[in-house]
Amino acid sequence: MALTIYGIPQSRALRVLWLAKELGIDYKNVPITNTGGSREPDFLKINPNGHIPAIDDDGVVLCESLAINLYLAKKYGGDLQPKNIGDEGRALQWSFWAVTEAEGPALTLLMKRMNPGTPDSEVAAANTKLGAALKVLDGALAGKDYLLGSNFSIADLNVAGVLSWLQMAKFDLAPYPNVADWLGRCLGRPAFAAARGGK
Ligand SMILES: N[C@@H](CCC(=O)N[C@@H](CS)C(=O)NCC(=O)O)C(=O)O
Repeated sequence: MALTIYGIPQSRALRVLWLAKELGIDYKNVPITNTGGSREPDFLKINPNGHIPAIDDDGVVLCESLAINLYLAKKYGGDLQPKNIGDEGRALQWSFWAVTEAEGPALTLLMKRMNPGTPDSEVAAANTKLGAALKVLDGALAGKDYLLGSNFSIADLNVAGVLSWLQMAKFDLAPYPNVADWLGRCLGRPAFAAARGGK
């Protein structure tokens, strides 16, 4: 089999598994976990950083979930791949935006849900940073169904993959109605459920 995806769906590997389901490509999933295998010598040969996800696509070995997705979309992407160089730039922009503006605070809020001992000051700072980011995303989505226009693309999958943590954190998206609608559309896709269910 050409493509191996390392990492369980209950991790950032979900983003890559979701894309593989969207693309309908054949892959093997090696269920490495944070505590089960990510620091073992065999896996460190794949990703010396000791993090999941990673992939081996016929000898192309990559880490970093959103970079993996941009690569897979470009190689196998079909309808998910941006249609022109401008949209390719926008897909890169939104992917980097998701990691730099949204992922950190979203993770803090998810952890707070699982571990109520998170200090109030950290939660407040996360809410402020995330609120500012979501306001920007809400503006960008005004009048369109998806980030690059009318079709679901790799830009949506990468950003929604990160923001899926907000759903798990039961974050109130009511002040950001365009984001709420768009995230519902993205996470309502059958491929997301299939990837999450490990099917
Ligand atoms: N920026 C990386 C982060 C990867 C990451 O931190 N993954 C976590 C699981 S979601 C992990 O491997 N943790 C185990 C560890 O750091 O030892 C990506 O997006 O792929």
